[in-house]
Amino acid sequence: MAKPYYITTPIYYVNDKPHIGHAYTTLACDVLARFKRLDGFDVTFLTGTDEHGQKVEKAAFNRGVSPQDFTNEVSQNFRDLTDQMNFSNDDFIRTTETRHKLACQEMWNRLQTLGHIRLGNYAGWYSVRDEAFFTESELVDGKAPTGAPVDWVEEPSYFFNLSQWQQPLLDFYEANPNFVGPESRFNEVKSFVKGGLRDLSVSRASFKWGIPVPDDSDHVMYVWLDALTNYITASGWPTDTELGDLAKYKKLWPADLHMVGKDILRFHAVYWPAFLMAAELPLPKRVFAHGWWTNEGQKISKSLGNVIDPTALTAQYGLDHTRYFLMREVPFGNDGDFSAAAITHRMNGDLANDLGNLCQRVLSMICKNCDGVMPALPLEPIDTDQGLLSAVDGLLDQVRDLLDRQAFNEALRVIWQVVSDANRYVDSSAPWALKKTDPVRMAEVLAVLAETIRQIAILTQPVMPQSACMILDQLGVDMANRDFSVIAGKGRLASGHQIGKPSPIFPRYIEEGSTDG
Ligand code: ME8
Repeated sequence: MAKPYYITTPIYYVNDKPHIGHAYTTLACDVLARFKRLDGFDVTFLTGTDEHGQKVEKAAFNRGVSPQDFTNEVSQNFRDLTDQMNFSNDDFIRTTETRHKLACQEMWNRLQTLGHIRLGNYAGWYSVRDEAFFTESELVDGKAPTGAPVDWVEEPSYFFNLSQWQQPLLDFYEANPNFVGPESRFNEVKSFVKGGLRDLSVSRASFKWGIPVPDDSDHVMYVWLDALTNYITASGWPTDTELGDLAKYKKLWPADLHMVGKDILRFHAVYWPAFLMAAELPLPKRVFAHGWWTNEGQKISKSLGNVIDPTALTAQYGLDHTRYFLMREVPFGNDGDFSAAAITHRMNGDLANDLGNLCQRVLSMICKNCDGVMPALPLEPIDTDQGLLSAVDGLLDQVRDLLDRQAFNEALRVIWQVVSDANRYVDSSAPWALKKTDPVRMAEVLAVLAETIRQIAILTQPVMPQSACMILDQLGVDMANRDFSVIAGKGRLASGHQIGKPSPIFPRYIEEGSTDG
C-alpha cells in the first residue's frame, strides 16, 4: 500500500484578496504534493480559509455586509486562486464549516476535561491585525512588534495553561531535531520557549464572530485555537461524530508537514504542539517557515499600493514561468525580492536559453535528420554518453533528498546543472556535423539527449506541470510512463516512434516597449 503523506498550507484570512505571499506558500506545498505523488505516495494536500475573528468581522463591517456573506465571497477568491495557479489540493477547508465547528468544540472539551482551561480575566493589549495578545513590555513605540496597532482589552476570558508546557515542549524539541526548519528559526523558537511561557487567553467575550465556547455562550474561541485545529479537522477528527472518519484520521494524522510563513511560526511550533500535547493527541512531524517576499525592495502592503496580484503576474509572465521563478529565485527559508528584472532574467536564461533551446535543438534535429523517428540509445555508450546519462540518472535521489528538506531552489539548481551538461554535450558532440560523416553516431547522440530531456521533463513536472507535459508530449512519452518509477536508471526512452515538429515551449520574454529581442 502507498505510504500516506499529509501536507498543509496555512489557512488564509479572508479579510482581503489573495496576493503573491499566499500563492507562494501554497505553491511550495503544491510542488511537494506533486513530487510525492510521482514518487508513489498517497498524498493529501490541504489548504483553506480562516474565517472567524475580529479582523474578518471588521472587514465585513467596513464592506457593509454580514460576516457570513463576506466570507463566502472572499473564500471563493482563494478557491479561484487554486485553479488559476494550477494547485492540486485535495481538500479546501473553511473554518465556518460544521465539520470544523465540531472539531473545535471537541478540542475545547478535551482541554477543559483534562484540566488545562480555566476562567479568568484578561487585561492587556490586543492587535486585531495579528490576532495576538501582547504585554506592555512587548510593545515597540506603543505598537505590536510587527508594527500593527494595538487596543487595550479588559474582559473575562478563558485561559489555557501554556506556562505548564515549557519543559514538555523543550523535551519534545530535543527529541525531534527536525521538527522545525530552517534550523535558525528552530533556534529562535527554542529561545522563546526557554524565556518562559505565560498562560494564553483562548476566548473573547467582546464580539460574536467565532465558534461558541461549549456551555458558555458569552464567549467565542480565540481565533488561533480555532484556526490551528483546521489541520486535524480535515484529517477526519473527531472520529466519533457523524462527520468524522476514523480510517482517514488514522491514515493522515499526525500531518507530515505544516508549511507556514515565518510570521506565524510561533503559533505552529509553540501553541499548536502545546494544545495537542494537552489534548493527548499526536504532534505533527514537521513545520517549515519560509521567508518573506518584498516588491522591488519594498514591504508588500495595501497602503503602499504595491501588492502583487498572482493572477496579473501569471497573465504577464506565464503560469509555469512564474511558478519556476518563485521556486528557483530565493533559497527557500530566506526573504526574497520580486523584481521584473529578476523574473525576466530567469525566463530568458534558465527557461528560454537553457532548457528551451536544448529541447528545441534536439527535437528539431530528430525531425529533420532522422525523419522524425525517435532514435535508439547506443548499445555501448562511450564515456561522454555515459557521463551525461549517469548525471541525469543520479538526479532523482538528489532532488528527493533536497525536497525532503524543502530546499526547492537547490533542487532546481541541480536539475539545471544537468541541463547545462546536456547543452555542453550537444556542442562537443556536434550532431549536425555528424549528419554527413557518421549518421549512426548522430542518431546515438540525439537519443542520449532525448533520454536526458525525458528525465528532466519528468522531474520538473511538480514545478512546471503544463510545460513539462508539453515536452513529454513532443517526445511521445505515454501518460502512463511519466512518474518516478521509470527514471533514475529504471526505464529508458522508447525508440522507433514518430514524433511531430516541435514548437518552442519557452519563448524569450520581451518586456513591453523594449527593443531587446
Ligand atoms: O496568518 N511573503 O493568515 P494570513 C511570503 N489565518 N509569504 C507571505 C507574505 C509575503 N509577503 N504575505 C503572506 C494567517 N504570506 C492565519 C493563518 S494557520 C492555522 C492560520 C503567507 O492570511 C505566509 O504563508 O495572514 C504567511 O504565513 C501567510 O501568508 C499569512 O496569511
